[in-house]
Amino acid sequence: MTKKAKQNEVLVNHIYTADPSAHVFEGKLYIYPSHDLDHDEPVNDDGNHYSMEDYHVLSMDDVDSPVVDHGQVLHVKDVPWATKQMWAPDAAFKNDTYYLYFPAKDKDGIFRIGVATSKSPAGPFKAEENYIPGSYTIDPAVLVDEDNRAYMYIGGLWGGQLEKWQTGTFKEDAEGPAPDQPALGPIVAEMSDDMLTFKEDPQEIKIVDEDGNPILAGDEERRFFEGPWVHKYNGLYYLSYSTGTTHLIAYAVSKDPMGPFTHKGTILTPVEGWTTHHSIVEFEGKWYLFYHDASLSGGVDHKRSVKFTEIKYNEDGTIQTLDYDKL
Ligand code: FUB
Repeated sequence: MTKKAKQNEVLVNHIYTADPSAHVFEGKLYIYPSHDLDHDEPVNDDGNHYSMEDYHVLSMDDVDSPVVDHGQVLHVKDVPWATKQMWAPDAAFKNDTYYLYFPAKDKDGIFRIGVATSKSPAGPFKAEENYIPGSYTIDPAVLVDEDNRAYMYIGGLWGGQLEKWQTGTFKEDAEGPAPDQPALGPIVAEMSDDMLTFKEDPQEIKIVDEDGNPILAGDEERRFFEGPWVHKYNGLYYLSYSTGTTHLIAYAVSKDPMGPFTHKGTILTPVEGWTTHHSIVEFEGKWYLFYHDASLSGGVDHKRSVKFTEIKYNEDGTIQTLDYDKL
């Protein structure tokens, strides 16, 4: 099924899609989204209504060409360790192999990060027997740097279980820091050369303000909530993420892929629907933000649709804020 791509319009309308991770592979734009289900299950803060079961891959030759849905590329029933909730994925290319990274709940109800491989960016992908050892929480984003080292960024509060790992083990009842304490940052781990395991224990990223002070948990306009993404622009690393309760895509900058990152501003104001989730990619000399909203479903939070729009940098490297209501 094909529909021509147009900025700020839904990419596809025959299925609900969310959490887009966009990459340029083999000269085309490939988008790895979540596949939202069209159901009416009850809604809760743990996000159980995000009960996705599989992934599709989308691609387009250009920003105004037809969008191709390559169909189902991985289903939860084909992932030996996973039981449910196939949330926001990402993909990477290295070792002549395409890697699909995805969060799902294991048999104990704990979110882990899995990996599946293919020789084609369009899949289908074959899952590894087990999840990545030492992985936890949600929303993997993988940066393969110019020196070929690769880093995975993960993390999500509330339903994404990040608070539950503050001691290094899973504590079901753990809550996040008090409002006047430093917020929890996303987690980063360098990947092993085979891209299937972590080279080292995952570590927390610090996000600080312009004075070097940690962003506090009560600073909901700036603190990390979920959906980390890292891209590189003019030699600097840009960490962008959702602020969750305030529904912004915020960003912070560092000279080091492991941080600390200094908060710089907002990339996108709140979209229609509770969640906001994005990726940033350079394609043919322009930079694009892939994002989602709930416009196609008339505002149902868990029935979302992927869109994209161009972003612009200022001369000092800051990103111009996009007002969703004017897109
Ligand atoms: O799609 C399920 C979850 O919603 C994602 O993992 C979060 O980033 C949010 O978009």
